[in-house]
Amino acid sequence: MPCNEAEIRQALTEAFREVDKDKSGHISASELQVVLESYYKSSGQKGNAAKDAQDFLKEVDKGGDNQVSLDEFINFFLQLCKG
Ligand SMILES: [Ca+2]
Repeated sequence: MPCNEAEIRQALTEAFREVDKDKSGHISASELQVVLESYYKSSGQKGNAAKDAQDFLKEVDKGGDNQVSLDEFINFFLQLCKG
């Protein structure tokens, strides 16, 4: 996967704003769960949205506040793309 940091940052910032429904600047487990539920529905994939939201949070939330900040969100995907 090509790793254009500027492009990734822009795409993720837009995605983050979509997911952060209450515009708190953080993505909570319930906001994440809503997204996963609609993703599983539309893609026909089977998944436990509540559990997957928790697992994702655990992975991405470095601050331990059980929410994902924009920085944490971007850093997580940048790490994936950099391997
Ligand atoms: Ca929020």
